[in-house]
Parts: sequence; C-alpha cells; structure tokens
Amino acid sequence: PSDCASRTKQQPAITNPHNFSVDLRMPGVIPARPDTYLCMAFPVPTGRDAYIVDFIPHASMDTVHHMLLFGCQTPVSSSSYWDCGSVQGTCEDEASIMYAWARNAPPTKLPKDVGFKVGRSSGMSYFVLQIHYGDVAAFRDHHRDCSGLSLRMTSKPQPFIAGIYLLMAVDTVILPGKRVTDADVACDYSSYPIYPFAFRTHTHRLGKVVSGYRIRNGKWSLIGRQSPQLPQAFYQANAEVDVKYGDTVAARCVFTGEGRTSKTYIGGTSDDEMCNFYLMFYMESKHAIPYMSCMETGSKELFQHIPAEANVPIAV
Ligand code: IYT
Ligand code: CU
Ligand code: CU
Repeated sequence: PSDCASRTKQQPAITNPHNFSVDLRMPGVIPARPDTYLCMAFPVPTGRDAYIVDFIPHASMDTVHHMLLFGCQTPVSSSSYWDCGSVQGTCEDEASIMYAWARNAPPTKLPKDVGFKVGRSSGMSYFVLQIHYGDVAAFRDHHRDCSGLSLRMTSKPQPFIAGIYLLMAVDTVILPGKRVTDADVACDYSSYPIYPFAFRTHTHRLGKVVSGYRIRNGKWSLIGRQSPQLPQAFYQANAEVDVKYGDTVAARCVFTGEGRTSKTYIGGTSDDEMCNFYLMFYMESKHAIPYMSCMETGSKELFQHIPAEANVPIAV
C-alpha cells in the first residue's frame, strides 16, 4: 500500500563500490479494467556490462496477478508506460525473460556466483517490466500503483552467467472435444555444459501439465514438471540434471480439447494456446551463451520412451 511512498527512499550506505541497485516501478498507475497488462522500459544504467544478482519484488498482492521482467534491445514504446496486453507488446526485437513473479508462488533466487549479464555488449540495453493487474476492485479508491521490482546489481564479473533455454511448440493443433493432445518438442544439445536450476511452464487455458527432460544415452531424466494452471513462476529444477554436448533436451505439453467447439492453434490470444518450457540455467562465464531455444518437433520414436509421469495431471 505505501509502495509509492517508499519509491524515493534512499538506499542504505554503499558497502561495495561495484554494487548498486535499480528500482523498476510503475509510475503511479490506475489500471481501469480487470486483466490490464502494463509495460515499462528502463535503460540499463551503465554502458559497461553489469550483472543482476538478485530480484526483490514489490507487488500489491490484491491487484497484481503476475510480473515478468524481459531484457531486450528495443522496447516497442518510449512512453513512460504502455498497454502491452496485445500480442508480444514488449519489444521490437526478441525479448528474453529473466524473472517471473506470480501471486502465491515462491520467488526465484539466483544461486551464489551467478548473474544475468546485461548492458550493451550483451545485447540487453533495456529492461522491460510487464505487470498483469488482475482484479482492479482495489483501485476504486483511486490510489496509484507503483508495483515493480528492485534489481541488485554488480559490475563485478560473475563466475557463472544465468541464461534461458526456451522450448516451445509452434505447430500444435488441438481438436475440439479430443481428450488428450501432446505437444512434443526436442533438440539435440551441442554446446557447453549448462546447469538448470529453475523452470517455468506456460500454456493458456487448455494446458494440463508441462514437463522438461534431459535424455542421455537413452535415459530420460526429469528437469521439472508443473501444471501451467498454477502460478506461472520459475520453480526449482531437479538439481542433479546438467545438460552437456551430446544430450537431447525435450519437453511435452499435455492439452485437452474438451469444452472447445473448434480447433485451437498456437497463437497470442487467450483463445489460442502456447506450449512453453523455460529452463533457467547457469553456465561458466567464459562460454556466455545465455539465450537458446528449441522449436523442433521431436520424433515419434524418441517420445515413445518418455516417462509416463509426463501425462499424469497435477492437482491444482
Ligand atoms: C508463440 C509462443 O509460444 N510464445 C511464447 C514464447 C515466447 C517468449 C518470448 C516467444 C518469443 C519470445 O521472445 I520472451 I519469439 C510467449 O509469448 N510466452 C509468454 C510471454 O510472452 C513471455 C509467456 O508468458 O511465457
Ligand atoms: Cu497474470
Ligand atoms: Cu501465451
């Protein structure tokens, strides 16, 4: 409630000259309708490289449904804030997700010695913060909202960089009334070792469960599985599962077409669907390949061996 007042609060005494923090806050907004998506862009406050080492959310629990932080080169708008409820209303170029806050979900912590690299040389010159205001009843008193995020940053190079590997299905069709449709994605991994520590799943209404795996020598190891109907935050990944050259990374989204009267396709509206498995990892800084994606439909042969748990619904 007093978030707007604390915006100008001075930071505590600086103990290390490399450390600083950045406040990304809505500039006192009053969302008019339920399910309003507002975005704001912030230039990364240094020409040199810097690392995000911690995220501190400031969100009004009664109105904010979720917050996503993206990094990119060119935000779609230069206004102080804009409506970004439309399809991909964040960046002109490809945006990369770095943080997700969702109501009633535990927030993500980066492991020690791990940071997201930002700044011009990393291609991340802007932060874009998206806030989804769900229930706006609390705004009947016309108070202004300054929800957002503080980033703890350092200019000191970190031993490990954080990154995101996004697996997404692009050509799934869900037939109306059909009880189960699997969307399968898989890619051979041919880069430096990555160490997954968190994952996030995303579908729209029809998604039941999304699972991600590493396949090594024919053996499937679970990185994480979750119901996309639970808050879409980053959840803790199965820590033992690293991914290295020669492995395959795979994901399955399970959908149901029950209740639909026409075909559902992949797309940006809430009547469309998406199938996303975001794997958040760290890797040695010297390799620094922070963003990767996989959009290949895995072979039927491969997915014959997926563990049965991938099709077991998760209670919500
Ligand atoms: C078609 C689709 O699945 N879109 C997803 C994944 C996606 C994320 C980003 C695609 C691109 C991106 O630059 I970041 I190209 C999608 O839009 N996912 C939503 C948000 O937009 C991030 C989500 O909540 O995961
Ligand atoms: Cu939301
Ligand atoms: Cu979506």
